[in-house]
Amino acid sequence: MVALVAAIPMSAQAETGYDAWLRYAPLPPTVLTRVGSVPRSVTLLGDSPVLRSARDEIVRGLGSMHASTIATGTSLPRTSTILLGTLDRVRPVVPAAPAAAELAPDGFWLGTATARGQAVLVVAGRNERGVLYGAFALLQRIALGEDVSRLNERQEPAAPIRWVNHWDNLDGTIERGYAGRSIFFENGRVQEDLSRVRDYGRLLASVGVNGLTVNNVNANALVITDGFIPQLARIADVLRPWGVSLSVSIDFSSPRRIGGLDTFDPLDARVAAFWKDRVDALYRAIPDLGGIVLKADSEGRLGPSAYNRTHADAANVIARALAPHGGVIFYRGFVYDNLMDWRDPKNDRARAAYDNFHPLDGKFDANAVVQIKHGPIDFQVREPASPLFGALRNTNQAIELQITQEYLGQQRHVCFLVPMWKAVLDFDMQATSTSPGTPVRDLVSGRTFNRPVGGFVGVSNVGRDTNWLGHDLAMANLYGFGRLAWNPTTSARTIATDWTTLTFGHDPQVVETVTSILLDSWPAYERYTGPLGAGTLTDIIRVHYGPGIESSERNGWGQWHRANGQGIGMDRTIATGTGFTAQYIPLVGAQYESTASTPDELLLFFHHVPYTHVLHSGKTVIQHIYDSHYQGAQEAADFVKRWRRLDRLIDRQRYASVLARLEYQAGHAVVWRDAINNWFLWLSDIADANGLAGRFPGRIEAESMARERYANTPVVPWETASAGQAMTCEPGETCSARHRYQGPAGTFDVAVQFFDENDGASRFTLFTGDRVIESWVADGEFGSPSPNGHTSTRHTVRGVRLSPDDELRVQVTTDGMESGALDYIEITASP
Ligand code: GCV
Repeated sequence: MVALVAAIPMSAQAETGYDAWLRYAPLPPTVLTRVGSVPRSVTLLGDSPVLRSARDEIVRGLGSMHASTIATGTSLPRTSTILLGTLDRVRPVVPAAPAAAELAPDGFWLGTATARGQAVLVVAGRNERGVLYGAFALLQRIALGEDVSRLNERQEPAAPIRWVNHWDNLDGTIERGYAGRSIFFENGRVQEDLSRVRDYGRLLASVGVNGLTVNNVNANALVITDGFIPQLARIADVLRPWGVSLSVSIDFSSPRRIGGLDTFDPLDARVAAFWKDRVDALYRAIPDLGGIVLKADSEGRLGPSAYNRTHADAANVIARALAPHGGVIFYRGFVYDNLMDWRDPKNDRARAAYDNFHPLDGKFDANAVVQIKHGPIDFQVREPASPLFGALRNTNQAIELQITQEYLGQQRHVCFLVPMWKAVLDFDMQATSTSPGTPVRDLVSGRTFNRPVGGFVGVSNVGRDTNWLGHDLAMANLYGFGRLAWNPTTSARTIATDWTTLTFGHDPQVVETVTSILLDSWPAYERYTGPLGAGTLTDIIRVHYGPGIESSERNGWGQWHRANGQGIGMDRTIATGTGFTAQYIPLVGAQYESTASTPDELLLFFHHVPYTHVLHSGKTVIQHIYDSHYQGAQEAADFVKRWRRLDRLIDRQRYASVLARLEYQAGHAVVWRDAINNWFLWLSDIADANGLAGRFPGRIEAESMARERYANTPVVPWETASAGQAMTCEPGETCSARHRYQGPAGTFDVAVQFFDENDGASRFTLFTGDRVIESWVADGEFGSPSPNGHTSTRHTVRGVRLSPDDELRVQVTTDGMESGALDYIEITASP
């Protein structure tokens, strides 16, 4: 049977970013020539929701890229066709196809062959998911302009676990989400309209992600009640056609909270019965549930320590309930004591994961997985690989990577994370003496120690923003996570180039520019935030966004950098420090034990050194801190220039929205630069040899301007405002600050540095004399109602003509409780 199906047209919203890398834009003729001839019909052997997704995707993708109609059928036609099916079904028709057993689950074969005298392009999977992944792979090749006229290629995933986690709360908020509210929940319920979830499942499937944990690891116990499970089942139903299985995060104290028991002791038989009952109920509603994720004994979450039981006891009581259903429990390795005594120089949060889990190696059931954050602290801009990866030989493990940019610019800054993840995945833990080494990627996939299950988990936190992650360029991280989970040896450049081409098209200038911005972005972010392994130097207590250098000191959270008047860094050596280096295999630990063999980028993670310590680069630590902040901020400014050259080569909407974010980033990079450099100038009392740090020609402090109704306010922490002060305005007032220009006549850029608090949307206006030059509204949401490093924002008015004696005036009309705070203006020659 052959039916003609019209190609589904590209979404009317195609360039809002909603379609992400699955735009299937019509291909230019030169690209079509490279691709070669592709059959215009699809033949599907077999039938199931996943197989139909594969077929429909080819109809949609091919039809759109080739601007043609694609026929579908269920038996071989008399013309060439794309043949889709599992290997078991395909092989009798195409004997050249590999046997199913030759491929790992979810693997696929793409081949060109002859079947019953007709040329066929075969997409055959080891299982149904494999067919779907093969269909996406074929479409991606075509979209990238690769020749598909001769194919014989097997692909299989590096690991069975390729999951995303979501930190969504049932009320619709997302912990560490930066792109709007939850696509899953609202007001304590699963949303009625799950079309966003369906489309998200498609995006995940396109990069081989096969599991999704839907709720926050700081879990609400209600999620596994009889009232809620049917709602979860609706989400599972929507994801199922994309081969994505649902899983849930649970509260370990649930037996007491919702089970009517007076205990949650994992060794109590009643508790075991509770978990069996709940898990059985979940599987009755969701037969293909992936499993359960558990955060226990961490950041206030209750856990087995309440009963003096181990993490293995806790994991196993749930693992045993899951085992008959084939489910898996992910027990989070992110366990540490946030009430630690900071005065004890031997205390060290970095030690916690290993200290907690290494002694339990071999005590976890076969369907339990320890989920380990990539570094020993918490998603900082630079951390060494967690030593726990090398220490679990008889326990399954998975690596947790964070796609949502919690400490890395919260999707207001571009920061392509694939190179950072690869630095960890490629790191050789030397866990065995065998050659060619044991990179983290092989440890987590289970390959090194032959573990039955393991892999990759990405904390995604997409939201209701149309483009999913808020920043169009941030989607490269979601895409990159999937690509690496499938094949962690793929290079960062390949991933960046492929993503750019799929997302923005084939123009070589666009591909080269966007790829290079992506690849340069993590190093730039590291330079203007926290270089040399000192941590991100952000406010670690609350928002995790702008500079807040001292927030990590003198409290139990343990992200200490230990900077004082003489030096900086955490001494984690065996000889004189916390002994953390002993958690690595001796060969690896030895490298970190001495400053001579520690790479510069991790020096302050492992050592406390004087500011005058000379790096391998030949610079002193303090000069490196100053220089790198200037370099990083300059690089952020250059991203804007590079992006501007793409004007008219990219659709208006995405061009403008990325430009706005890059401009904001460039301004905020200056906030970072100045906060950190001023703080270290003050603390070290060592001048910048280049004379840049602490000197700001062209800057006019608001407190030195003539003012109406604006009042002086000290800013906390002081280093996040120029000269430590800002001018604030009372709610409901209009305030202004004036400056009489005395320089030469010319055209200038006037940067207005103000504080965009989250408790109002005040209007700022820049005047020369009585003439309005520009007006804008401070309506950003930077997580704070105060003037500080999160809210400090730069608005640059370009091309302002000024003559001596002209008056520049900044006026604010406040809104809500916002203070309309002004820091300074800065006048620089227009380029
Ligand atoms: C979901 C960090 C984040 C928390 C997060 C926690 C975790 O501490 O700031 O928001 O909680 O990690 O991974 O459990």
